[in-house]
Amino acid sequence: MMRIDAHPFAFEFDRAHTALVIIDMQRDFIEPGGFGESLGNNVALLSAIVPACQAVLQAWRRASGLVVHTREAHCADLSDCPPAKRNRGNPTLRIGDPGPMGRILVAGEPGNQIIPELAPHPDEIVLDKPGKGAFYATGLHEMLQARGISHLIFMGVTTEVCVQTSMREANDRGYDCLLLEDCTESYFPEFKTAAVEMMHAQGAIVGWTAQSRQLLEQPAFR
Ligand code: TIU
Repeated sequence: MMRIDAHPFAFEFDRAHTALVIIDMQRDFIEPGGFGESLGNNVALLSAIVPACQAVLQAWRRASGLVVHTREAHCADLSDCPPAKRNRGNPTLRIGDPGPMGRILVAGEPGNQIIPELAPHPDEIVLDKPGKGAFYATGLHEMLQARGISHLIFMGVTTEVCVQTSMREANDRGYDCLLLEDCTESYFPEFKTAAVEMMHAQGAIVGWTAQSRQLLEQPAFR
């Protein structure tokens, strides 16, 4: 068993029953010209977490842990994109529209790929999800159950949207979840702070949070 001195108390897990879940580290959110920017966001903030995410991913791979990468992605015919999602607000480009990195938030387009720094290995799970949560319409729960996974360690973007939604979905399905604070980011720093606090409040009502160095300090990851 490993033990991290997390918030609000220790997070205990063993590598064999734990998956690293990397939420939506895609060009669509992190680079200019994608979905994130089309919503009016300054995407520059998000790339700051890439080195910390890389360090954790490399350590987790060395320890032969299960890795799950998610992508927010829709089919080319948008049959899995509810009109309410596509039509909401006043984006400069809507989901499915052609942008500088291909069609916005559409599977297979250049902008929809995971950034090269965190590119998946062939033996890792890559999951396209039509919603904000990783468990909605994906079969993720069944994949994790089949592999005996009970604990999840989360990284990715954005903290209060896809990361928080996925962690809440996981919590309701019985997983113990740890969020690595320096490996997640939001377009709104104050939303990141609030999301981190609300997840570990009330005795870890959604889960635990910690710094990535606390994971990397474990003897198994050195
Ligand atoms: N807009 C925003 O902050 N996020 C999303 O739309 N998706 C994810 O968080 N991946």
